[in-house]
Amino acid sequence: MNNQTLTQEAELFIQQAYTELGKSTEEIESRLKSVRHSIELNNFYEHTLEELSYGAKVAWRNSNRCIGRFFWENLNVVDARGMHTSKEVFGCLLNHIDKATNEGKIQPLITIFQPQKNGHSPIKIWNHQLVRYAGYKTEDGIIGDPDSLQFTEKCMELGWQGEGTMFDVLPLVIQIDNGKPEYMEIPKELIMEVPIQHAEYDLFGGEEIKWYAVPIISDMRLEIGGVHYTAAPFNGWYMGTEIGARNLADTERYNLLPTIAKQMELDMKRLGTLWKDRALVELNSAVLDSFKKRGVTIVDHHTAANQFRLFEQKEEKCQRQVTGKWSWLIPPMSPATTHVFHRPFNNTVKKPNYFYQDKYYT
Ligand code: HEM
Ligand code: NRG
Repeated sequence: MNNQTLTQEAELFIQQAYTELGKSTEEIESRLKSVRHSIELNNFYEHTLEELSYGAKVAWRNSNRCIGRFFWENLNVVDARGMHTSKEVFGCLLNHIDKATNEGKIQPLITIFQPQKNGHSPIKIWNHQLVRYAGYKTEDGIIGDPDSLQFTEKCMELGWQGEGTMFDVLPLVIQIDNGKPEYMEIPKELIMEVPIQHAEYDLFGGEEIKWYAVPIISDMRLEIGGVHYTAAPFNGWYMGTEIGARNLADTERYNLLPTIAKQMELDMKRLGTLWKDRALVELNSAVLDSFKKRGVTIVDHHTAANQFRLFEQKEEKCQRQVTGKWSWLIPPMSPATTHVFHRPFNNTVKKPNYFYQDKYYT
């Protein structure tokens, strides 16, 4: 990014943020002056803690694919811009997992590392999520999460070895200043997992099926006022369908519906018996019950949709247009039972926001 674009983006952000934060025109002008000066001198400016924190929250508010945005003001922000060594970064990531998990009472949290400067990313996190299960290609098919095949292979090239179960937690992989990527196993006691159990059926035929408590996305780029935070892992809590209607159900993932239907003794001879739908409902009910029983925060898709409606109303009150991506906002189960299905959304991408970035491995 050249200085002109950086200055433009910075000015837009400072104007918007400072206005929303109720600051005076004098404060805005003085901050703009110092930002312009810094960019001229160093091709860069540094966000104040307040700007960083507000930017991360507004980026969540602007996340068009997220149904959880009602809580955007409750994001906890850790400023990790002072971290340099791999040891320091690993330490912050472990702290993030611990603090976000909070013994099951999950806290929305983001840890923000140094941003890109002059196109160089000093800190790279290779993981898609901080906690995720490995996937292995074997002669008898895939074991574990098929979505992790490529990253698992990379970890093994670096010297990591998993146990080979369906639920091996992958190590953290980070790269400092284009050096050799380093990996670190996450201590078991930091990883909260929930065994999925149904009150009436033995859904999985005795096999232990579980999922981790906290989804911590670690491969997106947070952009605030022209500054690119390429390492900024964030989390909220799960909506049940993410696990029950996708991760455990997709044929390209754990593909558990056939097993469940057999266990439930459903008639699978014809698709028209709706055995997949029946199995899906019981799996999703088991996910929600199991998290609840363990005291781990989770939200069902009906409640999440209602909370999203409150977000829409709050935004309207503040005279801001809600943007959204319909195809992502509708839940993957019974979408038409939620109001989200029945209205259109404007998918304009506002900034600050979280963006996809290229993977660091091929
Ligand atoms: C996407 C729910 C918190 C940013 C999503 C999705 C769901 C969801 C269901 C769609 C995921 C998918 O289909 O794979 C929630 C809930 C939260 C929460 C229940 C509880 C508090 C957050 C937080 C942030 C965030 C804290 C950022 C600070 C995003 C983004 C996406 C997303 C950027 C798009 C991800 C992608 O494209 O892969 N959220 N979310 N969400 N959420 Fe949230
Ligand atoms: N579907 C993914 C996670 C995507 C983000 N979902 C959230 N985000 N709930 C999965 O692992 O199933 N969040 O920040 O809470």
